[in-house]
Amino acid sequence: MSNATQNEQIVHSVSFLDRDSLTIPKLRVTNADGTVIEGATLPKIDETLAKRMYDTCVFTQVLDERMLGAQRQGRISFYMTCIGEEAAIIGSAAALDSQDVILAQYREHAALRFRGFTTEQFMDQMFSNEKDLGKGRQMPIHYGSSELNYHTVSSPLGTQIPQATGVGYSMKMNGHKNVAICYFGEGAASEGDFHAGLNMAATLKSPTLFFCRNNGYAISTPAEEQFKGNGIASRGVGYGMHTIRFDGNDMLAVLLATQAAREFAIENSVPVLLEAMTYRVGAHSSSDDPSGYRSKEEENEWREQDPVARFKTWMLAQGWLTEEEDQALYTKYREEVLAQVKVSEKVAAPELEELFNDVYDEPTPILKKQMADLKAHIKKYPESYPKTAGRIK
Ligand SMILES: Cc1ncc(C[n+]2csc(CCOP(=O)(O)OP(=O)(O)O)c2C)c(N)n1
Ligand SMILES: [Mg+2]
Repeated sequence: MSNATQNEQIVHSVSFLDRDSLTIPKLRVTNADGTVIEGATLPKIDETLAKRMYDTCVFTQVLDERMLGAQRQGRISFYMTCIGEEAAIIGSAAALDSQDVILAQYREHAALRFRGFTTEQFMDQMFSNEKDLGKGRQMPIHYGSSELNYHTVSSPLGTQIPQATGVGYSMKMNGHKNVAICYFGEGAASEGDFHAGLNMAATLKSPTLFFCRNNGYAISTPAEEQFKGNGIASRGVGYGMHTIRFDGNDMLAVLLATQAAREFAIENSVPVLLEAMTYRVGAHSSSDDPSGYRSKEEENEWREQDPVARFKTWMLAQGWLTEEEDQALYTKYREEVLAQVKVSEKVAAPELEELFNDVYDEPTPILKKQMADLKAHIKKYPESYPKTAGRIK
């Protein structure tokens, strides 16, 4: 049909659609206490995968706790935690193939860890030292790894959304049986890039998973002030995409939904929208204080629905984890993270020239002049440029 309508019904009196016209199912596999709901479909999961997922949960919790502390001590300039959203991120990362490409927003470091990013690589990025893969050019937490198929995080919201459409499309063109996965917050879904990216993906049939972490807030703006639709899932349907909503604090539901979405996207060469219903338990970032815009009661309510504790109960019930092993994991990672902080903060800063490299294959004459001017300036006023200025050859 030329005007692309489907499922039309001719009526003879006024009949509006509203946000309640669409009832969206929400997938849940485990109860809040970690027990499996009777009759629920289980995801594909074995002991090895489950242990890797739990290991990533513990590492992430330790990293978040220690690095927020390091920021408070003035050792790094900025930090963002993913407390409360571990299941949404790790459950989805665990459903992917290592050749699937991840385009993250910024709160998905657990997915990078799941892929194998080392403690040293995390720390070198946060301390912007010369071993940082990003050569010290980015704020802490803007990770990237081409080896692990993880695009570098961009600060401007929504950047990765149309890019993911392109990455997915290129996989299809090259005949790869893989997907791109694009993580974004419900706040970022207000950006124009979201609409452009999703519409392009739907019309061009790009095998991309658009994974929304609906955690209730965009810094201080609650979701109900950000948009009036039925979450983000309703928009997927609007773009003609297969869409699935699930309990984002339920590790098994996230895994099941993402496995199914991935299979569907590859088999049919189409995008899928996923909406994980979760909550940002921590502050937006180390620069934010949520006490100004939400209550402690609300936070505590969600703190009690900790997704890691829920998954742990299930792991214990499977016999794939003991309390002693759990304690040992936390101890191991606390020591490892602390030791790595001490090493990475002492590694030299990148050479100043790195600021100018990689923009073009060969620096242009203007860039070369700017570099020479900057070096001369720093040499003239060395006391104004402590070690953060980068080394000059
Ligand atoms: C284009 C743009 N506008 C505003 C900002 C400032 N900003 C950074 S994060 C953020 C909130 C994003 O919320 P959401 O997408 O829900 O992700 P969450 O932080 O909840 O994980 C805002 C407004 C930005 N980085 N880029
Ligand atoms: Mg949000």
